[in-house]
Amino acid sequence: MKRLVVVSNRVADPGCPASGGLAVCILDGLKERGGLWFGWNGEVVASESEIGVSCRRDGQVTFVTMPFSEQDYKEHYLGFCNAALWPVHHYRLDLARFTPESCDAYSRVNRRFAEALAPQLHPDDLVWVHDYHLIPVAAELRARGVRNRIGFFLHIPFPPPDMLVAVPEHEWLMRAILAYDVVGFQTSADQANFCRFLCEAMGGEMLTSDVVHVGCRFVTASVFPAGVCVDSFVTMATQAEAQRRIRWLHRRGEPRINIIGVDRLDYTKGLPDRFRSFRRLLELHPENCKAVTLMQIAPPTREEVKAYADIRHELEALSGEINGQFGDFDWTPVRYVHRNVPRETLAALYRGSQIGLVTPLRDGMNLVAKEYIAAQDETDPGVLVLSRFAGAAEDLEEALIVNPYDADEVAHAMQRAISMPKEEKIERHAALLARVRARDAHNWMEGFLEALDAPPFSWSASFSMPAPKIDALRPWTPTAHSSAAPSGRATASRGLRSAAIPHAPSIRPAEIIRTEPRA
Ligand code: ADQ
Repeated sequence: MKRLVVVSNRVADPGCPASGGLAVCILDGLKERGGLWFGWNGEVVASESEIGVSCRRDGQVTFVTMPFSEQDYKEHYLGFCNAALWPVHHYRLDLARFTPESCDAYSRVNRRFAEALAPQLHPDDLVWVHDYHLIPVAAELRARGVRNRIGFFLHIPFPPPDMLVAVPEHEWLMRAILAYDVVGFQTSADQANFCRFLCEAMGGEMLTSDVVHVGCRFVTASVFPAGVCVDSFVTMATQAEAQRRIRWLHRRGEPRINIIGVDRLDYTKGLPDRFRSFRRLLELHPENCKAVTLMQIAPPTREEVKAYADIRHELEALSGEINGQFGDFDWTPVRYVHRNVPRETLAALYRGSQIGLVTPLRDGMNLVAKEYIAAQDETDPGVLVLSRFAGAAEDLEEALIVNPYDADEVAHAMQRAISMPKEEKIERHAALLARVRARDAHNWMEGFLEALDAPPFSWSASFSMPAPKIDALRPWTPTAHSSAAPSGRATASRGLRSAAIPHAPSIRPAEIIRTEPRA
């Protein structure tokens, strides 16, 4: 088995219980194969000169980490990653902020990561890069002679082409992404958006349903929906401590119905709209007063970015308003918990809640929806109310699917969940649990690594016509960012067609003759 090298913005701490389910799954995979996890250690040092690489071994796994400088943290992490790419990828162009400094910092951090990582790689390693913070890492590694198979998984949505062009440096980013062999997405909609950009703006051509050819590169672009470790949620939700918490949730005198929401406090998660929907439920169905409570757990995140501070204030004001308008001495309609909660507690709260309310305005996947399903009692399950704009909705069709922008629709769905017959709940839950199991965290990881470890795309195995004269394995040479960024900035408002890459592809789409797709 080939050694696995994982590259991500944050490296999970094996001793930290707050690490998410996916991180735990990746760590298990690394332990099984032996491997290396490379990334930011979460620390910030005063200046670049203080940045050093630390190496730590734990059994079969080596952790190689670096801090950010204060400037990197501000301009790369809070800036380009979370004030530019994050909003654009979540269709929030209104919140996106672009500065040349932040893009330079993004380029600089990715270059520094590649410089530190390249000497650690063995020729046979499979390299798996995660998420939007690290798009140019592969191009930087290729520029340093790395010829390994390198894959990239995008945890967040991929926007339609006419939104992506709002990022002034989109051309540079899209050229950089071609340095990967496999690019993974959460949903088929994301994959389609990505391929559309490559084909419409960069002269690419789909050779099969998931192999796209652009210039001298063949890139596999496939869907690998992220999942959760179902069994660990079942275990956590059924242990004695969980039962104690559930009894506490339903102690005498407390409301019968608990609605739970669990999200980082992020504007993409639709929390103010969710609170307004809950208010609408109480207005439209006053019989729910004193019978239903919304418990929203929303730990702080990226608070230094203004949009995140704004959402916090909005939410605090809304929960205060609703509690003031409807609450009584013996009933608090909205319980809002603004902190991290141990995963065992979350599992118990999911199981003790009759409705899981997952209503993001846009989300790559949303693992909370899957965790909620995994934690339910199969003989008396709760109902999942799920936004149609969560990636999870592409698969979890037995949930009550809602438009999170429509408060009345979400309120009706909550009311439907409240009055749903037990048989229907059991039937829906069984179907959902089967789907969550079929696409759990283990399958997600295995599926991606299988694609990454597959032989590179072969023209002769796929087509009966002779291949055009190109060297698909020729290392991809990134254009110096210093020259790409200004040209990208200049084309930003000129529409999609004008975003074609400056270096024309070596084969024109018409020259590619398709026969049968690859088996
Ligand atoms: P996130 O945006 O972080 O992840 P999500 O998929 O909901 O979103 O995962 C959040 C995780 O954090 C869940 O495992 C949840 O249990 C945990 N969590 C949330 N609130 C918590 C709290 N108060 N205390 C403890 N744990 C808490 C990104 C993308 C998603 C994609 C994932 C995985 O934005 O769309 O599903 O990556 O690919």
